[in-house]
Amino acid sequence: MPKPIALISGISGQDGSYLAELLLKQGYNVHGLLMPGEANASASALSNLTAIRGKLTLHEVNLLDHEELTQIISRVRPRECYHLAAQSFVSYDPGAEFDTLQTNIQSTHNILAALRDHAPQARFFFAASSEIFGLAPHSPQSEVTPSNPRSIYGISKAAGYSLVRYYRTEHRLFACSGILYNHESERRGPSFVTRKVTMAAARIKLGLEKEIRLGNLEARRDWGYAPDTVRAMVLMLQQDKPDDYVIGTGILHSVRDLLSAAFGTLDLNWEDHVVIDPQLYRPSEAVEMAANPHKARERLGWQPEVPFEEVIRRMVLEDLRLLGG
Ligand code: GDR
Repeated sequence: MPKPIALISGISGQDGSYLAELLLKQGYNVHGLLMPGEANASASALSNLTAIRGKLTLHEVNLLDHEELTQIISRVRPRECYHLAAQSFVSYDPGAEFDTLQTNIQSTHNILAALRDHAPQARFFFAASSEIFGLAPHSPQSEVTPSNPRSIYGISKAAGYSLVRYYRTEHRLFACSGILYNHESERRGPSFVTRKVTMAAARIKLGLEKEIRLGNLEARRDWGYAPDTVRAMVLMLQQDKPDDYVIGTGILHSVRDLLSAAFGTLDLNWEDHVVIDPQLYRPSEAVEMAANPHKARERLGWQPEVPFEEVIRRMVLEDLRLLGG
């Protein structure tokens, strides 16, 4: 029997690389989409794939180019397609908004249309986000919570989520969205607050820095572990019917808790090192973003395995290691 083929957009990112590892373990032939020029860019661009690169088939493509994307999809004919590529940092920079909105919506639309036309049997996963809830009327949020985004990024993800439903109902694609809450790991990018804090704790421990500048310490998030999150994506595509699922732990922690977990791992007192920078506050922010993962637990049998404190501890230890400490 030939191996089933999975295609992953955003394969070089945190989630894409963990997902590729999981699918390889499950016996898939894994193809990945990279941005033009990414394959030959600096080694660090593909560092998440170092251990598995020889087992992957990588394609460079501009996801905004419908023609080019269609050619790849009709050649690869994936059985499963995971669309993770997106501008994922929640930016409030007015200069970035046109790009974020256009890139995120158009790439999702292009992939869905190409699958409908050239691989209609394929199963499709879309990484939606808790940012689609924005100013939610209640917490925790579930699949029935209305979407009410408060950032351009959230609007782009809400549009993607609607496109997935549209292709599922009107074009009969097996298309699912995971409404993903924050999920972190040793591969998290440095602009996200968890990695910013764990890197700073490691640098401070080694005497390379003295302080870290942060915004709102009271902001609370539902922080999970990325390898747990990608497990849910695969389970969604293995069900009998396509559907949408909220994926998160249901447990909130504040940036203060994050500081305490990270600095505590290294026996440091975070209060001696944190400087509040009002510039880093976000203009409008939903404070209570917690998942109600009941449906994923019941239908997918999914539950998170690595608790918050352990996620942060692993990140801090990895950052120490990277610094040679
Ligand atoms: P988020 O993640 O916007 O929730 O998006 P991020 O780590 O950037 O922010 C988490 C919270 O920390 C507060 N905060 C700071 N954040 C950053 N980045 N830098 C700071 O200095 C700082 N100080 C306080 C923020 O105000 C915020 O409340 C992530 C991404 O993965 C998205 O792609 C995904 O869709 C959502 O999670 C769910």
